[in-house]
Amino acid sequence: MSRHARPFRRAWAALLACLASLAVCLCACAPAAPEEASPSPTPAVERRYALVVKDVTNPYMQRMFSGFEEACVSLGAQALLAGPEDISAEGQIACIEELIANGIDAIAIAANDRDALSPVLQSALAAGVKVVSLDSDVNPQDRLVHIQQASPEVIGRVLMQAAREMTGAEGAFAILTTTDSASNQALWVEWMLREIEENPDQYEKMTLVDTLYGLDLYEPSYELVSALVEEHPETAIVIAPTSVGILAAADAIRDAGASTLVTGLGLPSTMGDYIRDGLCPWMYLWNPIDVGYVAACAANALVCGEISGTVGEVLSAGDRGILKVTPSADGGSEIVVGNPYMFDSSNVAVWEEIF
Ligand code: RAM
Repeated sequence: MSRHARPFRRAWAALLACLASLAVCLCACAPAAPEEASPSPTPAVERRYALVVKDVTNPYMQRMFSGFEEACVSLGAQALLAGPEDISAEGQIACIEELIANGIDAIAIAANDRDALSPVLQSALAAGVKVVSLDSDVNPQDRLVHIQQASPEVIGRVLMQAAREMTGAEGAFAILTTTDSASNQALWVEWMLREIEENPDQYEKMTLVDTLYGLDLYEPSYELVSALVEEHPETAIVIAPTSVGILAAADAIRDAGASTLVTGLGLPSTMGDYIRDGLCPWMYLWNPIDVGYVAACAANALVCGEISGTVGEVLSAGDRGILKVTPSADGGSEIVVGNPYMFDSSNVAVWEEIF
């Protein structure tokens, strides 16, 4: 996880940011050598890269865009934010059609539904647009590479192990996810359940009461968890691998006065108080700004022909490092940005100012 933005290191951060810009510029497209000096040079055509998010109102997606934009500025490219105001595939399809029509150079997409998006992404690729996915992947044939925040297996197992530890390995638990068509969520939930299946002795006293689909929206998530703690007050913990859902779950539990705990994937900036008061003893995430930053670097490297997204290549991602293109579980290729990071009362204050 990038630590360059820690508030107590602002002076150094400013210096490092300048150095980072220089470093990133090294991976910008090399300009063609001028054939001869011209009195009225044709202005260079600006490269334009779009981040298509799941939902533009989601604060996690907004953090990803800030990293995407930061890299685009360093690379001399224009960053565009696109996406629906709900988590529909239809909204994303309409955005992508418009981007293709307007001649976008690259699209980085966090998919709401990989299968529904397939035809429009095929059109994008056929039109010469460089397509990468991030956060929630698209099908391997519909992208050149996926930017993977952290290993899905590690995320799923770590969340289940945290819930076991917080509850003393005993009691009812619920999962609050978003939709079953969001590939990242589906995979994380699958790994949580595999963690239980593969370690039956460790989870024999834990029972799954329900899996709730809160659509990655605050209100539906809040309503579902309110109803859950009313119907099943014995629920010891809710595991929410969604930054919108974990906050809604914590608010619902606090408002109901229930003793249920919460863990999952959350933004320190919205969960700090719940971590300090113990309702959420700890949670996990990676740096979403870094994920957006790396996606923009990958888009640029594809546009400039520096990589093609093939396993074995390396991506130069400025101060985020040199990252390898590796095989992904779905048969395509991916670039893994890092590991999930644990936030508890000892460190959340530092991170809540950053994301
Ligand atoms: C949600 C989204 C996103 C996920 C984060 C942790 O806002 O579902 O896809 O990566 O939370």
